[in-house]
Amino acid sequence: MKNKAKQILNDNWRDGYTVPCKDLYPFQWLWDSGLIAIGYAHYDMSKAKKELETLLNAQWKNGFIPHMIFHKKSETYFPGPNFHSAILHPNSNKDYPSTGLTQPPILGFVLEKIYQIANNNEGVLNFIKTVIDKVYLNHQYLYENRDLNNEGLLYIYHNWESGTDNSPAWDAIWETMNPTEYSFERRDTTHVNPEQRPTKREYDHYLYMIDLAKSVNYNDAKIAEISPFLVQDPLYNSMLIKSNNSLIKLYELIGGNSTKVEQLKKWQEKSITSFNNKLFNKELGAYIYYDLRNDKPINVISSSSFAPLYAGIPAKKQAAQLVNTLTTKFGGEDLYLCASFDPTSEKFDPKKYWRGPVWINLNWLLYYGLQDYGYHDLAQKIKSDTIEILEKVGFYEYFDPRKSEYNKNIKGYGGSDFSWSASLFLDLINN
Ligand code: 2M8
Repeated sequence: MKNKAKQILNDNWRDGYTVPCKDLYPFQWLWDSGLIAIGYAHYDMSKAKKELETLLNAQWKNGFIPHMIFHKKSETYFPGPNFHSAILHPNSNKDYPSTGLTQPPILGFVLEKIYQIANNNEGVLNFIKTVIDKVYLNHQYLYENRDLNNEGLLYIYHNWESGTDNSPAWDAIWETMNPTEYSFERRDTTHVNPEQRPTKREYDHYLYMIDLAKSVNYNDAKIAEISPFLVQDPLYNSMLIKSNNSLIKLYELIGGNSTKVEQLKKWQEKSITSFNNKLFNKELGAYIYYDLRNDKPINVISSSSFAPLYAGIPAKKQAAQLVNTLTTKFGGEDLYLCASFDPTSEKFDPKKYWRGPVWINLNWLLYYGLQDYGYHDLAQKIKSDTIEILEKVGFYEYFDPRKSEYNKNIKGYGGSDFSWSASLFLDLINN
């Protein structure tokens, strides 16, 4: 297993960065790249560094980091650089064609993580010194441009920014829109069974929102005025808060960065307070989403609802409520932890992408989050479930949470030889 995981990462390596999966995802993705670097750090630190360096080279002048970087042309993916046309933004990076969307800001904690994996190695700290300001600049950009009400909670303007692309959390937002029918050739469904991917109509919405952003040259303030999708997402904001925390620790270690540390602490306090006030739903015993455009909470539970554990956001009592929700709703006898959407909901679909299947990156976050809060048994269960699924079917992109299905000789879902499934496995088994 360990060798296979390394082989996948090495096969998906493209001279400076790693594709999430051959053909299906032939470019560099932001949060994939960060999570992949963690896997490399366990056996090839130079690749871990290079992966992050390449990603950060694509940063824009204003601190924005794009969600996809189109290093090379590829006909196996849609939509590509022409459709996205991020070049419309005056600050875009002309050397690196990219999207004008971003993804969960995980780089702060990735830097801390690779330092820990290297046993606090000085060489790694020296590397961190060369890139940490770029990550700080990214957080500054986000707080200055994505915090509409100045409450420390950032919005995303597109479901692709959440990372959890077709979550049922967005369904009610799609109902407020009626985009034109786009005519285009899907590429994803030539690699993956369409049953496991978003529908054509869902893609119409995704494309329409990019066209809207293009119509204002990806100007954040204007997007905030016109986008029908403007959401405070619990996963996205948890990743930011976790990364703030890592940046504080790393800057303190490096020394001499007191202004930045103070600023980070201010952001941090505001973000955590608002997060708990606004996004915790006591009745559901879980963190939820907030729809800023329509000014109302989105009261659904997904695996993102538990991500705040990883960022130290809940008080002990809230953590206990979260654990209760996790075990009662997601932890049935016949279910592997952790389904990506509430298995007791009628919207739960165990085969379809982010509407139910288990994802290794979310399991990985939950494993560490539960450990931090002292729920060692449950953390252990998530870890052994994760390893068991991977052993049964291999390093796929996502997995059926229903244990009974595995008696029918099923495979994993989505892409195979998937990079973050391999890299986070390497991290879990080394822990
Ligand atoms: C998936 O998203 C891309 C668009 O960004 C797609 O479906 O084409 C998501 O799972 C996302 O979280 C992930 O980063 C990306 C690459 O693995 O694939």
